[in-house]
Amino acid sequence: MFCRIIDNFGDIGVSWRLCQQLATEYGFVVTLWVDDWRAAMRFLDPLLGSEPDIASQALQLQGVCIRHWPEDEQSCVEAAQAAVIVEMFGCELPETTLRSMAAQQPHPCWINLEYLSAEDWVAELHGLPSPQTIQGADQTVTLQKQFFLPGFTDNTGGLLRERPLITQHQTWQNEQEVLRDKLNNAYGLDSNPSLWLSLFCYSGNSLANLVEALIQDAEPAVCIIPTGKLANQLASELGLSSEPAPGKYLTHGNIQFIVHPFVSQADYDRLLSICDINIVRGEDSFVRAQWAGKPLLWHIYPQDDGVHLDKLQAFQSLYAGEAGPAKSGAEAAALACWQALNFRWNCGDGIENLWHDLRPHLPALHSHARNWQQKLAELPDLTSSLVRATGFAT
Ligand code: TRH
Repeated sequence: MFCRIIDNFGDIGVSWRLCQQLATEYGFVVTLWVDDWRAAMRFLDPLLGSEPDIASQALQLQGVCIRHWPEDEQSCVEAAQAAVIVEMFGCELPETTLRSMAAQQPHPCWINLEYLSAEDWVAELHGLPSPQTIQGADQTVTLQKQFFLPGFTDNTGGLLRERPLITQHQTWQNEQEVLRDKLNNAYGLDSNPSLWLSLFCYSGNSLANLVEALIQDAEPAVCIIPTGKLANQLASELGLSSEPAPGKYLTHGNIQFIVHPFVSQADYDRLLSICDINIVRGEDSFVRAQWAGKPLLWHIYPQDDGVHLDKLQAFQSLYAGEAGPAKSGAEAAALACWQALNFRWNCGDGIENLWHDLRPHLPALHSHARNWQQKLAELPDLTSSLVRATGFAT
């Protein structure tokens, strides 16, 4: 599997989950090639247990071999000997790897796994072949690359869902009070808040609007935010001169902000599970919040040409079941409020009133989120669909 870490941790986050599932649930021998070794080590840091050896350029972790994808690209030649090559998010394979793939007999199965979208065209593109002409040493070879598109319906590639995930969430939620008490004690919170929320969005106007809305809220809440860029902006919104260290909390009005260290993906899943509402972003945290079966707000990755707003609308209308049967009054009202808030917030508009309106709808949104989780869980998961697409299903 080849992954370029373009920005943040979404690309490596999805790649790492998929590699782990292929190794642990299917017993495949998996090598993950990553271009930005330092960023990969920062992402994997919570799993390493010791300082990463940056010079090593290779690492065996939880059944997966992780290797640096070097600039010169010569050493990726051996990757072509794999039976299956997965190109994550159209990251374009090195020429040397392509030529070696063309020289293999039989040619490896070649998959381009794309970004997630709820738009209609996804089902049309998913599974289509894309013939690629490779100039070998003495002949031209055509390799078939196959499009694999994740999605929310059974005519797409589905979503990553490990076998024990839904049961794991049930267990966490059965223990929710105990897990919250542990956090409460670890951070020495003032009170037991009535609302727990996790906040992992992009910095900028939307965060400023949300912080404003949270501060004005009349009911006590705790908001868990990761250390780094976000916590820095939070500190400046609150008029503090420096970022609070991980493990600290800040009280402002009725809200207590906890600055959390960057945790492993499994620990992050547990956090999503025990919060009343999760504010997530990009691709992977967005999907994981849906598996938690709790209400969410989605901060979509912004694109310069604004196309992300079409993608946002497509998800919102699918999630709200606009094309399905009519909803009960309470659910319909909750979803209408959620759609308005989620969209306006992504546009960077003021949302104080909408946030305030949303709070009484949280029970209805919670039951909607549980139904959505169950509906998604009935679909084939991404990894099993991918394995089937490669022809290596047992
Ligand atoms: O980090 P993101 O914004 O990622 C992406 C990338 O920017 C990518 O280039 C872009 O194309 C894509 O969004 C749409 O958000 P995402 O996808 O949620 O990835 C964050 C990962 O970090 C995810 O795997 C969850 C993980 N995570 C932890 O493991 N521990 C933590 O404490 C937190 C807060 C997150």
